[in-house]
Amino acid sequence: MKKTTKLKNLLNSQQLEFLMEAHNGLSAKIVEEAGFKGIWASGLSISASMGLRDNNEASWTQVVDILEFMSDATTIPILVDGDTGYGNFNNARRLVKKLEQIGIAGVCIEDKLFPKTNSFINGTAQPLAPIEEFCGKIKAMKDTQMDDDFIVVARVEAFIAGWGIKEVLARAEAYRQAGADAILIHSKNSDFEQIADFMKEWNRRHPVLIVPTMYYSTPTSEFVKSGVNAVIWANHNLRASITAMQNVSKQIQKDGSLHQVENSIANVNEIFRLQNAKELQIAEMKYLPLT
Ligand code: SPV
Ligand code: MG
Repeated sequence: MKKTTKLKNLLNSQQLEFLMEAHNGLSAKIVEEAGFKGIWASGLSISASMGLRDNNEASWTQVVDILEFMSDATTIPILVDGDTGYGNFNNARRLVKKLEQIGIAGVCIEDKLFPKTNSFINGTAQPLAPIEEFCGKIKAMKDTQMDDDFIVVARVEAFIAGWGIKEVLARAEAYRQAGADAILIHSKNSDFEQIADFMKEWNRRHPVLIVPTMYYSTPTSEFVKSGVNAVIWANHNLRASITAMQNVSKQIQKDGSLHQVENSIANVNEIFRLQNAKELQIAEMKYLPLT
């Protein structure tokens, strides 16, 4: 089955589904091996792993280069965090064209202005895109895709920017009517209340994704009850790797020796396994002249 169809099915399935964050080829492969059915290519995580801020400091083609490695390394679908689409409708539709070429299953765009800032940094100071302009962007993206199953998710940032449920509902409905395949409702609150209120009004009229980074203690059963379709665990591989790398770097620096860390980290053979080094050895026997 095509990756696009897999993602489409996932967003329209009868049970709650999960996308796990990855930010490069290796982390994408690890997410697939862990059993996830889909990957969230997080803008925050990709920018951070480049040593940059989540403010469109990396060019969109630099991000596409990373996404291509992620796509090549995996068989499960990738939903890309496309930020604002890197400009107006024209930039966003060109993004869709390139994402389809590299085997990406879908892209999420948010209704902020380019260059964006991460939703958890001074969110209320961030202006939202005019509804009509954002709807035009969604339409242009849907008109551009060659594969009917390619997914465009519209992300509503109105709660983040300090607006109430009326604005959130108006935007979500407008984006649905503009052709978005699903709506992502984001919140920076530490509880699920805001989104639960939205879900009640929304009444399952179109698939909804959420990102519970800040309301992490809400039981997953609450999401199911509310009618959410998919949950994005948005940055947890990046955060795990930060802690692991800080610990091992500090320890080795402090000890001036590898002895303490050797048994607590992946061994070199695990790297080779993840790289599928064995396949190359077999191919060499087949294709290189015998010496
Ligand atoms: C990301 O993972 O980059 C996201 C989710 O967009 S958030 O960081 O919560 O805005
Ligand atoms: Mg992002």
